[in-house]
Amino acid sequence: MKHFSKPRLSALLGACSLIGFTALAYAHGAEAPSDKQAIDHAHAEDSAFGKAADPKKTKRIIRIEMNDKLRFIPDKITLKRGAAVKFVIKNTGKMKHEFVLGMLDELKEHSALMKKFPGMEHDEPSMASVAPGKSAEITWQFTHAGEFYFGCLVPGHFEGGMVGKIIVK
Ligand SMILES: [Cu+2]
Repeated sequence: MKHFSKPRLSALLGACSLIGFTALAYAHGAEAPSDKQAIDHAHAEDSAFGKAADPKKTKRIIRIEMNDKLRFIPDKITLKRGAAVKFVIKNTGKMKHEFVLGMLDELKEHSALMKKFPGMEHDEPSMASVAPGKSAEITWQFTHAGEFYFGCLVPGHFEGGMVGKIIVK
């Protein structure tokens, strides 16, 4: 039995602040590296809540709306263990929203961190930051049974109830 939560959390926060610093470092004229690095799906790292899946091999689509009432629609999804899904996430609001997959305690910690560093950007296969009127896709395989969550980490939104649940049986 592996224990993911602690190392995963620090890895997550590490990735976050690192991205923050990278953004800062590139703020003065230098060209930033390409936005999304290619993900090696065959070797995607398994986490407590699953792993990135190949968008080309994933047929099942789940559409999720994010709105300015700080809600995800739908906010409850039930899947079978092993299911790979492509989330097509549309921001129908006028403000930026985020879709961040993870464990509830991680999302809570992360959300608290976002209040301290509101400018932080996220660029991980399990996260998408979506501008008003835009859409993003996340392709994910749920390799473990359990209760997982997706939340918006724009400061105040998670606390405002912008969180959804995924039950994997
Ligand atoms: Cu939001």
